[in-house]
Amino acid sequence: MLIKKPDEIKSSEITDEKLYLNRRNFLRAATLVGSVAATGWLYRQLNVPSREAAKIAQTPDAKPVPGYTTPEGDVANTFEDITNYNNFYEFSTSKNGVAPAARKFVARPWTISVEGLVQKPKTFDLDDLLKLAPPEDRVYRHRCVEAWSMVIPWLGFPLAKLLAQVEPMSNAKYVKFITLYDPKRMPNQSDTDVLPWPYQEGLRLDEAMHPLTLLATGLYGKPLLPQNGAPLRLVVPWKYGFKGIKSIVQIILMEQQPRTTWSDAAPDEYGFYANVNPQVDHPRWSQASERRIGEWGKRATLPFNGYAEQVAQLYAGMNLRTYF
Ligand SMILES: Nc1nc2c(c(=O)[nH]1)N[C@H]1C(S)=C(S)[C@@H](COP(=O)(O)O)O[C@H]1N2
Ligand SMILES: [Mo]
Repeated sequence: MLIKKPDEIKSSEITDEKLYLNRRNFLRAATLVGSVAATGWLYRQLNVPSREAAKIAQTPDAKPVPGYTTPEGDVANTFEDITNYNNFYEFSTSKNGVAPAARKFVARPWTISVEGLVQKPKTFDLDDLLKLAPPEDRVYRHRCVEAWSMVIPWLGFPLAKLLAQVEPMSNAKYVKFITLYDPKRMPNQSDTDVLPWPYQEGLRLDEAMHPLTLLATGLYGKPLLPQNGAPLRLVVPWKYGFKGIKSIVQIILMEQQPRTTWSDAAPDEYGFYANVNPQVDHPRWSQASERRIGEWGKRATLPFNGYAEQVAQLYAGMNLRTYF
């Protein structure tokens, strides 16, 4: 086992999400490197960017291009940006450190078990699941709680399709999601100072069933690379990015609201609902505006990240300042 120097932490690279932690703990954090060199060939194949799509999005006078724009005309970020500016603390706490640290992560074979309050609990092999629910293109805005954003052309299928397979029981009210726990393959999981592992997230069942809620298996028409949460990650476009848990292995239907990693780690800063809301500031910074990666200046943050028309009714009668 090799102990590498801790990630160099440039002040420009410090993510606000991790500032809640004692900086010293980060400096102590060592990266354990597993060896999976034999399977590198697969990932060299997958690493070929979608040059054509990236080119379209980079055109200087970038006009909205059908297929790679949101319905409102936002142009997708480049493949380069989406696959090199990442949050995935299992691999690295530096945005541009994730891709190199995750390069050799092998996401096959892969199973996802769906259990808890369901009539038909089942463990799905990923490739069988893809046959059940063929992925479709969905271009969504992505808004990180750290006040940056992107537009990402996902490939995925509605989570509702998977839940229909297992038949939730009538007392199921919430859905919990769990990332793979395997410190040999996800080096920062050896260091419990980074976060309590495995990463866990949750949704209310009606949020999980909403047609906008995706399980993503790719982007720009290609299978997900490890840094984006291969082979399967959650995408909930009206919520802050940390709800979009990566590399999911287990889904549990529950009656009680599940505990989640970030709301456990810093309950005053990261809530369970985490709906994008420009009117509720983070305790340490404003959420009124955001920096779109690849753009100068800032743009206004939209309620529910621009998806209010589709989702606001899910929260009728709730005080969204309290349920942040
Ligand atoms: N397992 C896991 N999932 C995770 C994270 C993480 O550290 N671990 N980071 C979250 C955060 S904060 C964001 S903004 C998005 C980033 O997704 P992207 O790198 O594909 O853009 O993943 C989310 N899912
Ligand atoms: Mo995030």
